[in-house]
Amino acid sequence: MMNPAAGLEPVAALDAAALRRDFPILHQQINGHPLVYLDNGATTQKPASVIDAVAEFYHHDNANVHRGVHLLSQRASDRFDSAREQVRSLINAASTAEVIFTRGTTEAINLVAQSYGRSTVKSTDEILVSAMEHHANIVPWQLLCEETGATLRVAPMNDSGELLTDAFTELLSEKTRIVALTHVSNALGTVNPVRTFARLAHAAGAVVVVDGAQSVAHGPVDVQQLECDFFAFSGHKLYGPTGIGVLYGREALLEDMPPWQGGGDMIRTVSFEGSTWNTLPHKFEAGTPHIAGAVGLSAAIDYLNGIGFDAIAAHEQALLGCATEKAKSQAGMRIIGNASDKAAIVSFELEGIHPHDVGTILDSAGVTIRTGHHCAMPVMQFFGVPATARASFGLYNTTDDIDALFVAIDKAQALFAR
Ligand code: C6P
Repeated sequence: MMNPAAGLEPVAALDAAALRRDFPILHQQINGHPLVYLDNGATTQKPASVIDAVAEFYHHDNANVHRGVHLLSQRASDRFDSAREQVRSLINAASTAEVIFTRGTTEAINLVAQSYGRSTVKSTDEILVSAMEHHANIVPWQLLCEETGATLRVAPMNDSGELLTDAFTELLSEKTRIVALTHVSNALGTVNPVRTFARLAHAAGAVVVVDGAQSVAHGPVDVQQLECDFFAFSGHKLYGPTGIGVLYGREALLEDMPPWQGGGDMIRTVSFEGSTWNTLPHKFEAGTPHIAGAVGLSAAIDYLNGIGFDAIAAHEQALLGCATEKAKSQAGMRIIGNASDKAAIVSFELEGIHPHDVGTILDSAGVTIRTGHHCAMPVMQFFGVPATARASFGLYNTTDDIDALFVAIDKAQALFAR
């Protein structure tokens, strides 16, 4: 999925150096050095078109949605509705009824756990997650297990950071109610063959929840082709605003699920004797949504469509190849996560240097990476490390950024060699 360049269709090259001009934040000095932003896994920077769309919305169209007959409210509602259609098209959902706006990936997964999970999972059931999940795809299921008495199972991975298909299959049974799996690991970069696992899970009668936080900005995503039941992602990792995200769910499942939060917009009628629910997707969107966030997300999708997701994926794969080659020939550097299918995320450790020191020294050279457990503590436990340093790439990164990364790594190693 992440390497369309390997396919038959030629992919138009992406001019990252030119695209950088679209991102105002990139043109600044950090600690006296030009900013080299390699923390795209945490959040991506925003092109001016996204920033402008949000500002322009507040300048001209701001009103609450689906509530007023006045023109401003109609304009705001139109923009909100067209953002939903934009998301539908991005992930190829069958209908906008299947696109629910949330605060982000975390809230989207919690919605599934609390609505689908609480209404279907029994004490004898099992929920299967993988060993490489982000806490957002572990803890909501643990909370559900605590509430229902169900059991959490964990599908193991190998030392390269790849899930083991046989072990996964063995863990599936008629007890498995939900399989929750990341599309791309934020800590390792592994791209999981979601469709293969979804087919296995469906054969066992489970529904499949995919955490798409780290995949959706880095290549084409088609939820129908993935054959998943739910797919969650965050706008801020897709070059859009924070505070807006998406839960895709198959309409038949969403129809049967009870509301998660109650309030305005999610109801059809309310009386003190009882209430009835609005149609999809509104049933799951209680209260005033993040309208400006949806507008910004829509602008981000426009921007990315203008570049092309195949081109983005090919560019990032080239960066990954380059960074991996350099890392392999860098003495004292170990990559953590060597799956055969990887997104452009390089987690590493430098012998004898704590990852936090690596992060601090790199920052002093203007190179911004993430260090820590990446909200994936079980992954750190598996690899026997307290933390890793992680460089994660985006569409505006260049081989110059990789050179700067390795100059800074040399500097860190030289400092600690003294
Ligand atoms: N990972 C990282 O630096 P939210 O916070 O809801 O936008 O996304 C949560 C989340 C869920 N799943 C995966 C695979 C993720 O990578 C993330 C966020 C960031 O890796 C922050 S911990």
